[in-house]
Amino acid sequence: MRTIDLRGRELTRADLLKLVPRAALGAEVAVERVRPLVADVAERGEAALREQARDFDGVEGHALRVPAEAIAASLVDCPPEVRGALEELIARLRLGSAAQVPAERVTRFAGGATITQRWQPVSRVGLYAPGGKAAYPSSVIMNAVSAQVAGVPSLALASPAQRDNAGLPHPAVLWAAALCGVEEVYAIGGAGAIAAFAHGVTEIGLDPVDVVTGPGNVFVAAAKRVVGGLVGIDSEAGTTEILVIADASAEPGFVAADLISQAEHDEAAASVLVTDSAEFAERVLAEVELRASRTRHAERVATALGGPQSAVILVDDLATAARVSNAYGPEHLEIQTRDDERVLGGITDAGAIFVGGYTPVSLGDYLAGSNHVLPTGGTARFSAGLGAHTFLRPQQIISYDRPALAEVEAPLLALAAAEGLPAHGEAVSARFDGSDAGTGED
Ligand code: HSO
Ligand code: ZN
Repeated sequence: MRTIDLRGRELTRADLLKLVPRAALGAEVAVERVRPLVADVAERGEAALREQARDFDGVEGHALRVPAEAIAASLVDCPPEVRGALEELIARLRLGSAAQVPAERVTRFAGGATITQRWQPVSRVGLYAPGGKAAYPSSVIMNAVSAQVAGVPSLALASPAQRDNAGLPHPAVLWAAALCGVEEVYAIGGAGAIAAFAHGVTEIGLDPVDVVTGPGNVFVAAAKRVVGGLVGIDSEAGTTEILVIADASAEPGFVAADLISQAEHDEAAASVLVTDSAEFAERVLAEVELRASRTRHAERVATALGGPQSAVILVDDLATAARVSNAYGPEHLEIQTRDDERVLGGITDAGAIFVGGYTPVSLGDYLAGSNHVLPTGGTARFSAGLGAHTFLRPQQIISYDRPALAEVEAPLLALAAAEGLPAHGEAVSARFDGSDAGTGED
């Protein structure tokens, strides 16, 4: 890992972003490639999906709708300790996600006027789950449980048909579906799956959805861009990032292990340490060296940590560390210092914040009860991670009675006149024609 010494230097956010560059998402180059695939599914439905499965997944003649028995039967091959862990994850996530459903609030104005803000779930959601090496049951659960906690009544899941699983999706995806109680599962992959969700496929009984979420490769991301607007989509998942703010009171081995844990995901993953202690930085680097060579994905980790996107940044103090972190807007932020609360007070921009030496990011990846689908690439500066709120819309319900409407008749007429829209005013006056507006009597 390279070291960037910012001590004694004042840098702008633009300067900081140049210091630790991020990998580009790359979905825009795939948009033109997937557009005809999406259009073909919209037009020809099942026939197009079968052709795409043959061409891209090498699978033919399989059931596009996964039979309910196959979902349940998949659990036979789930090791008991994994099943127990997935159940624990589901239980904790359900509890943690409940806080993401805001309570209904009523605002009252004079007379009998109320504005009620309620949070209404969308009616139907399509969840995508990649196959192959990236078939993470934990990610399927993060998506499915969020939608369920939001109260979404209809949930469909799609994941590519696997040649080595008899044309069914990856077993780990089916375990997650079975344990979450998702019964509508399709063996459809890539851009075709996103198109199927957005447009529906009558031949296989797949109704169009309102929102599509879930991770995927650049083609999946590009397909979401194509259908975005027709349906709601979640934000594009970039490569994983971790930024650790630590001082000399932290445990170097803990910090090193955490930097390595996220580097394990991808050669382009970013691991950044920001510290006010050069000596501590040396100790972390020594630990990284030791542990990185021993880990299973040593090569991938070495590439990620050795890349320009990873660094140790030396700063004068922890207040500056917080400012550096805010400028970067990491997906995951860890704080391990003498005064974590104080540092936390200076943080404004991060996808999720892990406080203290015993709260590693990998806890949040699996079992903290928080969601691991988080904004990457600096988008934490303006957006949030996935949660129950992703599937909810605030709706205002407006209810005025006669006296309450009478209260605002005069100013409303003034506004309607000022905007040259007298019929707007007349719609109010019509309710009081020939009567005394102020009495409230009918
Ligand atoms: N750290 C990843 C999520 C994940 N980790 C899934 C393990 N499985 C992105 O936040
Ligand atoms: Zn992870």
